[in-house]
Amino acid sequence: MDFELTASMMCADYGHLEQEVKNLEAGGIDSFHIDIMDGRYVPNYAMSLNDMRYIATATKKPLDVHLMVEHPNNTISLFLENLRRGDTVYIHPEAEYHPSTTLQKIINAGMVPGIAINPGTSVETVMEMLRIVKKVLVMSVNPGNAGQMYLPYVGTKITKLLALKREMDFELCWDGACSAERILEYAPKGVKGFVLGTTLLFGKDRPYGETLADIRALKF
Ligand code: S6P
Ligand code: MG
Repeated sequence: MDFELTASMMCADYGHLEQEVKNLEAGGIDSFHIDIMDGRYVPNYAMSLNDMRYIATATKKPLDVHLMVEHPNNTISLFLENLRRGDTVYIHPEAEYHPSTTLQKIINAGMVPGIAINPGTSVETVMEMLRIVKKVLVMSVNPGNAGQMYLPYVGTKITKLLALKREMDFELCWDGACSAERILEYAPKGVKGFVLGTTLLFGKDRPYGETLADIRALKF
């Protein structure tokens, strides 16, 4: 089964961040998910620019940068100038007056453009952007915190997006409360990426490599 696993670094142990990056790499993680928050668009701070910069220097794996900030257009160049070609940047369309202008900046800088869709946002409101982006991050929890409950009504939206992804040429990724059951159900349907946080990967007192190997060995 062809799917990618990305580690939600806001859930990592910040006292040993370098070791966390090494352990995740050694365990076979595909990329690092960086949750940038501004305390306005979401009621939390989690990670910021310097955290992202540090992880970018600590690994050669791709970064998956999830901007949960108001008006990302104002500060996006700070992020783009610290990323590499092929890294992904997601914005929340509701957080910007002209989201396609911001997406164009991501494209011009050589990064992969993405949008993150909140549980309460319908596909219809982002339809035009689906033709511009290469990745769509479906939030199955409200953005801002790890360790929240899965919101099952998001499943209907994923089904809609799966039906559109070939025609509009984007990949679908899952963010929030990602469990083995969700991967078992949605990877075969065509969801390509899964963000792993506290539900499956972090705080388990278990080597990351074992957990990641178990996920890759799931019987579909
Ligand atoms: C939430 C953020 C996510 C979480 C991740 C945590 O605002 O965008 O990336 O960090 O979903 O995973 P879990 O399994 O703790 O919900
Ligand atoms: Mg995220």
